[in-house]
Amino acid sequence: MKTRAAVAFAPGQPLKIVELDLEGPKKGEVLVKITHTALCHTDAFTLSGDDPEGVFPAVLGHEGAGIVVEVGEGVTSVKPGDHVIPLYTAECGECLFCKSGKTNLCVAVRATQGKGVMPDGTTRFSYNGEPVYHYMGCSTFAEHTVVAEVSLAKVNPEANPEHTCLLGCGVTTGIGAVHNTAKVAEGDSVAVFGLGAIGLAVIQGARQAKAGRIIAIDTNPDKFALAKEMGATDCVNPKDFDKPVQQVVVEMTGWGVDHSFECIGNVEVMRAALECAHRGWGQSVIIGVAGAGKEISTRPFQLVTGRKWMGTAFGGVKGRSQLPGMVEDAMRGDIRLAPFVTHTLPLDRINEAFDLMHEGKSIRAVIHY
Ligand code: NAD
Ligand code: AHE
Ligand code: ZN
Repeated sequence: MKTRAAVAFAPGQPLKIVELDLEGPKKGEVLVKITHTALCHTDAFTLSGDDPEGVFPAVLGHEGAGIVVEVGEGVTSVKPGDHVIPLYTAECGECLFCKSGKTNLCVAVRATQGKGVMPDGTTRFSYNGEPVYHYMGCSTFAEHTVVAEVSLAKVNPEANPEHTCLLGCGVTTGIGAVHNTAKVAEGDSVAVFGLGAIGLAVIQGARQAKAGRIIAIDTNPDKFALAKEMGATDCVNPKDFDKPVQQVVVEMTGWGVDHSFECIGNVEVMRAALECAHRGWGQSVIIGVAGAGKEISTRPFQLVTGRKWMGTAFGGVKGRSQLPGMVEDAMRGDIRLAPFVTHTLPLDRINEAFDLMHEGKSIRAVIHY
């Protein structure tokens, strides 16, 4: 079939809206009509050329919602008409990682996913007879996409996909990082670096966990109003101080915070986040994705004196078993999604959505088909 898609033909170039050829689903695969997709900073990161796994041309996008159109041989967990959220962290339930009960990092399709191909090593998308690569196992910047069955969460069809698409990455990652990775407890203090969708979702999760002080940090003060509305108790702009931001946070709290979260992808800020964690027990969670070649550093003394450095992918959430419940939470209002959607645009204006992100004007721009 033909499908309309926003294609990343080369790094650093705007996406082009073209008609692609799309092959039907093979064994264990599912054809999905995407109804909505948001842009995550990771899409911009890969488009920039900084992603070691970035391959071009590709259909980017990994924060979507859609409806199953057709299933391939052997697919039993979804059927045409089901409402689904594509997962960049699959859940097969059978691999070493799924069976461990210790992680959400399923490896069933991860190796081929990282190369931009389906599990059989080929692409379903093509343009003028040449392959166009998949992205993060999702490729939601296409009106129709093919994904592995293990990469689909089946969700309540009554849910609003303009909002629930955000559970495909950003909001789930932030909330999951609080509950699954950091395990924030009532009264704990929290510092959040970066107030995009991920950081704001961390704040929302911290509020759910009944955290005490929630310190929201961003170099763009336009982000503070929504951070406060989500539950931040203090807002800090590092540019307002002539000392390192970690020192500012330590001075605000006495000994540092119980939990800090880096939601930017900046290795210097990752260091600051670690170093503002409480002596003896503070922990810092890396969520941001740093560019190729970047490395983190700190004085080992920071860890010797009891701080823990951690990281999280998709907030530790197991997509097929846990995302349906998070959609229900959103429908009940226990997860608030509407405030994240600052813009809605049709697919042919997707490059404007990237501009809004880079200008710091959007939290999430949702593309509709
Ligand atoms: P975003 O661009 O919407 O938000 C980033 C925020 O950081 C902005 O508000 C920006 O003003 C702020 N910022 C930039 N530099 C700063 C600095 N030096 N100090 C303080 N604030 C600064 O991005 P997003 O979509 O919220 O994603 C955030 C990061 O999380 C990205 O790196 C993304 O790739 C990553 N991410 C990781 C996962 C995961 O599973 N680990 C999932 C989703 C996104
Ligand atoms: N491809 C990059 C790493 C990118 C990365 O860290 N991705 C996060 C999700 S970002 C979602 O917006 C992640 O979950 N990583 C774990 C995984 O299995 O992909 C690189 O450095 O090669
Ligand atoms: Zn993302």
